[in-house]
Amino acid sequence: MNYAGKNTAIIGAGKSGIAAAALLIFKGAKPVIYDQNENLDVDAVREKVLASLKPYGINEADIRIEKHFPSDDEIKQTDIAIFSPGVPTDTVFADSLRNAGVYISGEIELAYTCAKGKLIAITGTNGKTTTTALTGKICADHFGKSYVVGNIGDPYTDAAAFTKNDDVTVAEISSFQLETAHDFHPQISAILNITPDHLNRHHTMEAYAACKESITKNQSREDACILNYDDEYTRAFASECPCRVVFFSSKEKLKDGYYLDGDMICRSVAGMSEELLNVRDMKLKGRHNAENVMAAIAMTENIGVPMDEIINTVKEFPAVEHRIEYVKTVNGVEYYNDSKGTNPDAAIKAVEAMDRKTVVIGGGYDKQNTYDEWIESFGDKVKALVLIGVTADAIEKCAREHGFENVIRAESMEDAVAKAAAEASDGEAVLLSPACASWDMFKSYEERGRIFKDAVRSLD
Ligand code: UMA
Repeated sequence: MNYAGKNTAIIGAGKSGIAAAALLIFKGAKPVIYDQNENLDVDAVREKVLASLKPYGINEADIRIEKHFPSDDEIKQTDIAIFSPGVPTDTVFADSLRNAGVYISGEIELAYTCAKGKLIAITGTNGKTTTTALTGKICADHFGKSYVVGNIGDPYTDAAAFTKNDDVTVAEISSFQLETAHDFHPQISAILNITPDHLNRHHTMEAYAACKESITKNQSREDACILNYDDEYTRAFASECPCRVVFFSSKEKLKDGYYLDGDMICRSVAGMSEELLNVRDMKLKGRHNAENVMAAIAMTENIGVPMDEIINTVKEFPAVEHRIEYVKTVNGVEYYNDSKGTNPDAAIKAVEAMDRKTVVIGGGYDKQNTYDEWIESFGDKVKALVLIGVTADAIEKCAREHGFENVIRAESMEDAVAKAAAEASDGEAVLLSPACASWDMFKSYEERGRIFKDAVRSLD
């Protein structure tokens, strides 16, 4: 796609919009940034775009920023709309763009069309960030460098124009980002798992799964897709997948693929098995992390990294911040930050990873998920549930319906930490794993996690 001279509307002035604006200015397009936040700090956004332009060698630019979405008249002036992932595409506004013949694209698609080299793209409900970071590290260790971009936090548009033919880019891709992808074509993709999440945006599980599966839509026989054999959606998708499928499983010994046998990660080719790595030798803990590691091994082996190098990097790779991250022990109680547990399935994995009695801090922004399975996963391990946020009422009701009575309400994260500390005894744990997004009380799950860690560090 040639962006030069094109009137582009950037929809959303967050990280994606700012990075997209800089890339478009570099490409000679005429972007206007639109955002519905009436309190948007326009000067701060302009400064950020100027800072993003510096790596391109551009020190000055006229940047128009509007605190509304394009009006009908502005739509008539627009050739291309670049949606930020947080902006839905099934709205009256998006329809008016379509009806006016505007090409609706997204930040990831824009980046892809300006990028070079090999692309590994990872999606799934949970485990994306750890798997992306690990895959990026394995590639960096072998190839000398890699670009690690996308939903993980560093927009793909910041990196795209700098990639060269022999570079490898590893992208964490959310379902939101896939909604506006057209030509996006990774050589290697992974769908780690598909469990209920973001149903307020995608409405049905079928629509959500189809969106995740669309990561493969431009892949061909020469490409590979890594799929989870244990997940009903990804396993069923294998027969429709347009490229070569590589499975991993933490439950079954596969004849072809990667699997967990006790503590051992193994690889099997046509029924011939080989032991690769003992999970006890890894810093990443838990069955879910063994799955992430198997996916990363599969992806990097398929892009040409020798197995001994892959295993060396895997062994040394530490847990990622906000994912069952150990914070501190206070009065014999271990505190863990799993602020990235933004849906029930992720929160279940965190509960499963705990090896002692645990007080859970949960609740947050309402994505219209159900909490039954999360509460059921508590068993005898979770002794109290401290709730914050918009979903507190719904979660408390669900917990009591399942016979879990020790529910405590808190007003703030600091209050929640204090109340959890009062409940937990020597030898037990406190786990922030909210099962909900953060956006009701915090800017992001990162901010929520840091506030939790600050509160824990100020306990005596
Ligand atoms: N906005 C509107 N109208 C809307 C929605 C948003 O005007 O209807 C504006 C907001 O006022 C704000 C801007 O759009 O100024 C925010 O855009 P955004 O929500 O797309 O956020 P970005 O800052 O661009 O960050 C996005 C991803 N955010 C989301 O998908 C919600 C980041 O993923 C990602 O790291 C970043 O791009 C870089 O690629 C975060 C996330 O929470 C981590 N992702 C979800 C998840 O992991 O569950 C999908």
